[in-house]
Amino acid sequence: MAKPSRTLVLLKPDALQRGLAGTLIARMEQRGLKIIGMKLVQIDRALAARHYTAHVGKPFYPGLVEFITASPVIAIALQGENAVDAARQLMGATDPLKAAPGTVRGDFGLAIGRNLIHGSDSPEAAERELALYFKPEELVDWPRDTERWITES
Ligand code: DAT
Ligand code: MG
Repeated sequence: MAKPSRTLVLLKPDALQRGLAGTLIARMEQRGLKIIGMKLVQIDRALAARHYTAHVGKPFYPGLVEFITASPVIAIALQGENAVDAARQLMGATDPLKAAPGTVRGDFGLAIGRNLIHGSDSPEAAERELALYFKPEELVDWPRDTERWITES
């Protein structure tokens, strides 16, 4: 049985502008991932630089910052067995044209710079990124009554 882990998902500005936030949140709920935090955030350039620190200096970085700061995102903290991997799988490959059908990017995206959703790529990244968006007390480890019907723990 895998240890419960946490991950950060962002519904990016294109998801909100296109009215897809509810649809994308529903996919996470349907998968069985538990929401332990959620908020609307207007990312500024400083937060964008901290979030995307690994990409500073890459050719696409200026456009990425313009995009992620253009209008609000919804930051979501998820918890569950293999939450990092499950969220990444649900998102699909970075380039929507390479993302499998059935994934968020494969079903709703066309362009790599408009790929709708972010998910942490490792448990270590998840803890670093969660701290950018949430105070510890904003993450609620609530008991879910359906847990035994979703996981074997
Ligand atoms: P992911 O979001 O799948 O973790 P990443 O961390 O490699 O992908 O890149 C972060 C974001 O930067 C990605 O969601 C979209 C943008 N991006 C990555 N590679 C790009 C590229 N070659 N051209 C344009 N945008 C790119
Ligand atoms: Mg990434």
